[in-house]
Amino acid sequence: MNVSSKTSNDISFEDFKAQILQDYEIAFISRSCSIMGRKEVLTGKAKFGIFGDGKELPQLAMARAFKNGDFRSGYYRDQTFMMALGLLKPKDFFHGLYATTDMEKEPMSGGRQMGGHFLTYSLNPDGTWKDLTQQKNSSSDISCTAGQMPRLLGLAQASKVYREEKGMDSSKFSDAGNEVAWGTIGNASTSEGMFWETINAGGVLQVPMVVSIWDDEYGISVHAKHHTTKEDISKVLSGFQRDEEQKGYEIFKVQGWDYTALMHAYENASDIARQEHVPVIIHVTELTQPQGHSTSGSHERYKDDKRLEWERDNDCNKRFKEWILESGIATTSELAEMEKQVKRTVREAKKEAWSEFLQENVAAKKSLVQLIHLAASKSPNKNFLTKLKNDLIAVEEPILKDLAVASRKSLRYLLGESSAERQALVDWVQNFLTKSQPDFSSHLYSPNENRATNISPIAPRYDSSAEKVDGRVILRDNFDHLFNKYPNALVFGEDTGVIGDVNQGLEGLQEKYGSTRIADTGIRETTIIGQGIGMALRGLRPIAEIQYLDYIFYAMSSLTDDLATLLYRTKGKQKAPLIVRTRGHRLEGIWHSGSEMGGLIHLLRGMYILAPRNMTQAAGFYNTLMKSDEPALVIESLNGYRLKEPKPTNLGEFCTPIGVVETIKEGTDITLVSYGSTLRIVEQVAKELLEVGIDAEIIDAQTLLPFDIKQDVVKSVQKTNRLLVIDEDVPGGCSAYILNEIVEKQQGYRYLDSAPQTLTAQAHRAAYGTDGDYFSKPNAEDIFEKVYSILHEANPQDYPKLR
Ligand SMILES: Cc1ncc(C[n+]2csc(CCOP(=O)(O)OP(=O)(O)O)c2C)c(N)n1
Ligand SMILES: [Mg+2]
Repeated sequence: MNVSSKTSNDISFEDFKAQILQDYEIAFISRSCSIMGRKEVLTGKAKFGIFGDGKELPQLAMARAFKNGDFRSGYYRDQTFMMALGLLKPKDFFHGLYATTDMEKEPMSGGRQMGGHFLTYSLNPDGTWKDLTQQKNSSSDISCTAGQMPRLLGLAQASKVYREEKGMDSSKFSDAGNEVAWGTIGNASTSEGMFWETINAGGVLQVPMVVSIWDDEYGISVHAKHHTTKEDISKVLSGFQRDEEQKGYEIFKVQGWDYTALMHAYENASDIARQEHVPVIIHVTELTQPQGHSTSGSHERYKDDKRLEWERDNDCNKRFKEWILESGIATTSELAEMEKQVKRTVREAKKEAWSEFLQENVAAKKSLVQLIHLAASKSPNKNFLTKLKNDLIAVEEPILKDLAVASRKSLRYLLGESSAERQALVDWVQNFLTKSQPDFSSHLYSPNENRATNISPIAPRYDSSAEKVDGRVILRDNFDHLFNKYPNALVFGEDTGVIGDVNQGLEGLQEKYGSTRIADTGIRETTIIGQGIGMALRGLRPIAEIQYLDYIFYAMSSLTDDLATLLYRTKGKQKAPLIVRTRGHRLEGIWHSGSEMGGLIHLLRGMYILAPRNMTQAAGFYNTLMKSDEPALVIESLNGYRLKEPKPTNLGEFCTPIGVVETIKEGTDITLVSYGSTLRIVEQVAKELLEVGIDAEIIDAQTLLPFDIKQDVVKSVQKTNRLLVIDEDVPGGCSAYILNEIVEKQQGYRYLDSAPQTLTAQAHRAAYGTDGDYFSKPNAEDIFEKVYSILHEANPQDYPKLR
């Protein structure tokens, strides 16, 4: 639907006038920030700038439609929106550019993110939820184009779930599902698969999301003709338009310089999404980039004169101003006065931010200069130290790096000296680093009491007559307890609902808990994770199921870029306690026997990665994770669902500890560390090794991230003096990581009498069939021979050559 200009008739003309002038002021503040911000980068005070100039007007309309409890999931152009809601002041904006680490001053990330990445605080300082219904919310931005889309789906779906499921605790999250999730995306980014996957899923799920496409015809230097079929995204999307017969989207197209049309479109979109739970797309056309894409380049290089002229004429702020003057809402001199005031205020804010950014560093520089001076006065290396000192004095606007480099280098010139002055410098460096490092490295994981690694273990209990059941039955009955115990818990994925997952670990639970809480989804791994992230951000406890581990890579960007970085990039201001459930390790063929743990543990720092050896351990991990509030990936053993395990009596209660290894078998001759399906083979081989007089100790790593936080493995190595890590990842994958943990971090090298080794799968994916498995993954004979060869090398007398 093309939206035409129409004056809102809900408010009086005087109020409308006041609103317009207020909006113009914000647009002008935002523009002034962009213009001055660019200069800050070009003069070297800030490293990079990406601004919202040319996109001010639609954001003002979006802000007017945005209500308490609503969520934004957007991208780097939305500064005007944040300013209109009072969530970003010019001074904050400049602190963001300078990367001030103090979150009080740079509220968007404490300097961790580039400017242009916004958020609001969902959490209290102790990590508990704020009342999100009483504030306007923005999920934390990421730089990856369209990366905001999958999470948008979940943010919107939360409203639907809260509206439909009466038993949930929605007190801090929803008022009967009346919240809209507002997405923003650039026109070029709609080329990404994530955009299309989200749009399709949003139409299927009918969730209250409003997706605004800021269309400036370009994606950096690349014109729309290379991005979008027919160069018109709403035209291409028109098949999603709902009609009398079929559900779908409401689609609006509106010009980005047309204030009243924008207001009208956003008011409408808000009502439709909020009341009817129908998703809406607003294609905002004819936007511009007055300063080009970012500070990295100039758009004069790729836009012709005609386009540049058109952009100047159609700059939304300019046309807004012309309209205000034409309509007699204000006079030229009134606006000129306002503009003058705004420029002055923004300039002041910029100056203040810069001086606040420098303040502590300048003080620290002063004390450091003094300390180097004192140390130099007594040192034979006085000349070198004085040079260092003078170089530091010359740095008028010191950053932390200047201080770190000068102080640390100065110690090299004081080697071998034992003066109090040297000690004072050593202490200074130590304190400086201890204080500074957390500003850049805290909150990879939760520091709070209920962090996952702090949940006390509870052992499974068994009746004397405990029946042995299929592993999947333990999982299923444990999930039953969890859904009963946690009303905000829900699980969804491919084949998760009606049949209760492909291995029946959720069998019958949809009938019991309903199709919202135990749900089937389309085949779309990225947005399954997006649903999880978004719903977790709004107080639900989602379990997102990825049918097979091998398909998790489809969702890898949302996991690594969004979920795994969330706590870190928000410095603990937002959390998404999403549990990702999947199944992997050996079964059959290239795409059903993956165990790519090395890739996962490296890409998903910030999540827990758990590889339980059986379903009891797996169930215990779910129980632990539900007591905590951190994101995790649980990889169940594909070939373990039909293996018999004794059924515990305390289902839903027993907790497998996270970050703790388990000794499965004690032994004296060698420590074997493994996990998951391979562990069962290791256990079998250990029995065979006993027959040749080798008594192996077997340790189940269980938790790959983090690995063995109590450092128990090194105690085993101290006893056996030999170490072999066995897994079914590629050579140099997870086994190398475990080896590094034990040999370097736990200092296991001190106790080794034989070279520490790894035994892994082949470098290729697993071939199909029993023989394919045997020749691709480590088999019992491989393990036996590897262990034997280590003992043979150490003691050929007792262990003569095998082959
Ligand atoms: C996944 C990914 N690919 C590439 C980039 C680099 N990049 C940043 S912005 C951008 C262009 C985006 O254009 P558009 O979506 O139209 O937004 P605009 O900046 O024009 O508002 C590109 C290619 C990125 N950030 N993420
Ligand atoms: Mg663009």
